Amino acid sequence: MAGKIQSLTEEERAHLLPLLRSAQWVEVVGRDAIYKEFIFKDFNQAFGFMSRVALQAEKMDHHPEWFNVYNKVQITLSTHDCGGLSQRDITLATFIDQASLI
Ligand code: H2B
Repeated sequence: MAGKIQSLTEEERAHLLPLLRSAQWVEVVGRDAIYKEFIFKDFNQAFGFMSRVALQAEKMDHHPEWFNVYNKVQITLSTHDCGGLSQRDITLATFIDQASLI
């Protein structure tokens, strides 16, 4: 059986959250989650990005909460299995930032 997913420790948060903030991820108020908004040229660019993220999310078995209107994609990351932020959110956030640059 796979081990339970652990929430980030205080030490990990102290290290990782400043890095995320510098990449325009923000902490969600009232919830242990991070959020970022992406703006693309048009819907085609936004949906291409979402397709890349979707394939990675399936590979990781870790899925974003997201909302898209035309060229805008708003993403919230949190780990339901631990009720908050885990290393999986950090890994997916890093992938998402890379995928937004293509
Ligand atoms: N995505 C996210 N963001 N958090 C989870 O805890 C999670 C997930 N769990 N995707 C996975 C799927 C789990 O529900 C399945 C059964 O593996």
